[in-house]
Amino acid sequence: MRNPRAETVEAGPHHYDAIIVGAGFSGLYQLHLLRDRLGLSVRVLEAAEGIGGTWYWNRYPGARCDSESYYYSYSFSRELEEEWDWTERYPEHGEIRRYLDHVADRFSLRCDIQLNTRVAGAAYDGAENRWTVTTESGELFEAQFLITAVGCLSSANVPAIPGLESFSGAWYHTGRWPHEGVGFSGKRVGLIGTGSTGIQATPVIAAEAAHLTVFQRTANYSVPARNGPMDDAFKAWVRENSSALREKARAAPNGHPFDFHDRSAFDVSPQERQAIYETAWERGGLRFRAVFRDIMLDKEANETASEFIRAKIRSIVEDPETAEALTPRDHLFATKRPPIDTNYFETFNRDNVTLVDLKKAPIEAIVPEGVRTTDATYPLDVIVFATGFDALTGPLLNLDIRGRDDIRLKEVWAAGPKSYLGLQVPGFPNLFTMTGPGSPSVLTNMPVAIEQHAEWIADCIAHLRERGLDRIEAKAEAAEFWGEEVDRAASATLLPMASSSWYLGANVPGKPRVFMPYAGGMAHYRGICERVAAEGYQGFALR
Ligand code: N01
Repeated sequence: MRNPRAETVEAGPHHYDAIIVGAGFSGLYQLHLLRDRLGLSVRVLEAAEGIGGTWYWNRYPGARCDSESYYYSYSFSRELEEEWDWTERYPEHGEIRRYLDHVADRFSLRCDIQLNTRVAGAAYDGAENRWTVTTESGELFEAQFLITAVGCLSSANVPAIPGLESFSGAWYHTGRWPHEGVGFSGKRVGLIGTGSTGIQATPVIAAEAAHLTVFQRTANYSVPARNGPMDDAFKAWVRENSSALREKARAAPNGHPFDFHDRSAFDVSPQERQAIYETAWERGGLRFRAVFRDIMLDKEANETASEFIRAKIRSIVEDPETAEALTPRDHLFATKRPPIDTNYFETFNRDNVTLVDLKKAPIEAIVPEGVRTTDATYPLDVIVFATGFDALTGPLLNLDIRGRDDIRLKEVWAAGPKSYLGLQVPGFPNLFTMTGPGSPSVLTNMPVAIEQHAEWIADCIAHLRERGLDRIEAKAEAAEFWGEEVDRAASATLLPMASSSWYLGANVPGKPRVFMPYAGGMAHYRGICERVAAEGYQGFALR
């Protein structure tokens, strides 16, 4: 049954086969599969006024995708691929929203998406084998299956700095950017945070503001993006090679259609290595780390890449003291999510930009006139928080999910997330967590991870229906085993070494320090999921 009047709050409960929470990349494709392939009645509940998920909210200056446009897109429809033209190497946020709007229209998805509907709670009734979903406006929905498609980076992290409420200017978090934009002209702007977001926003804000002060807690590596228009020859090449590129992305460890070279950083001479890094730097983008197979596996190999980037920073930034402050020394390249940029380090050569090294003088408070560190007060008109997200677990825990016997996900995950394959949590039957903690998600090109999850979930529900089964639940021992696998996979890489990484939950005070995404590679993970399904959903209880 479909709710014919989404804008009207009805008493309910409204009954569906499946409820999907979120209308971004994940929710749209999951809706398409469940409704159009399986014939299920489905309702998508979306808190925002529009579709797009991450790309609905992240409209900050400079926001664009770090994956390249021709593969940061769905692969499930050849026609969709052929009719859509990307304009730039890295799509800007507005272009991705237009793409997702087009997808929603093309596959007639909108009629089953209810916007402006924030989920306040979801509870499983074991006797009825049903999920009841409650919205903030008091609507009730019931469904056999509940699928969270809430994204990994959708719960904004605004740090609890004392005095924020006293600030006399305006402040914004990049992940909740006003649709009408923010004017910086003539303003003194302070930007806190130098992750991928801060690094994208810095040059754009600096170009407009009277003055920009960047507050940096951890210096970061960044490689030039080398963005530019997609020319006709490249578009034609992508079209001609589309199937091969998609196949390559599916087979790759990180869902990107480029090769990880098989050579070690030490298989070549120092001169050759330097030349390889130079070429990769000129080419730009996330594939920089793919030039040697051991950059993410071996400290010494990584150090060659890290040192190359440090030398670049020194060569770009004219003031030696600023260059030194911008040079990362407390973690290795790409052990935190590596940003790519357009003129980030160059921006610190501008007269209207100041870097404040919070390692030397931490922020003490926000005061009416600006930001106060332990050694100065910086007068500001606007503060931009580029301080990231309560990643992976935050968006799920915000839903207040209660499973069998009223157990709360918050309690089950008090010491860190545990799931089987990142897809299901014991005690929560018929709940699927798309790109949840324990899946490759943020370590990959997201659309590849999303399509794999959506298809696996659809196949699983089809399997249940074909056999007259109506319940699937991860077994506790399977989740235990998978937790060990997630740890083991991370420990085989250098990723857990970056102690301030959001992969570990380290950016949110009080959050358990657990390496959350599965680092064993997307293709390997896909193989595991396929095997589990082929063997009758091993590790799950079906009935
Ligand atoms: O967030 P982050 P982000 N005082 O957590 C600092 C994806 N993404 O929004 O490192 C002062 O990486 C914090 O310092 P530290 C991508 O996966 C994708 O930039 O914790 N500073 C850090 O510098 C990315 O990784 C794209 O010491 C504080 C920064 O804020 C993820 O989103 C573009 C602070 C936060 O960095 C998150 O990126 C952008 C405090 N109290 C993002 N608290 C595309 O592909 C935090 N910080 C387009």
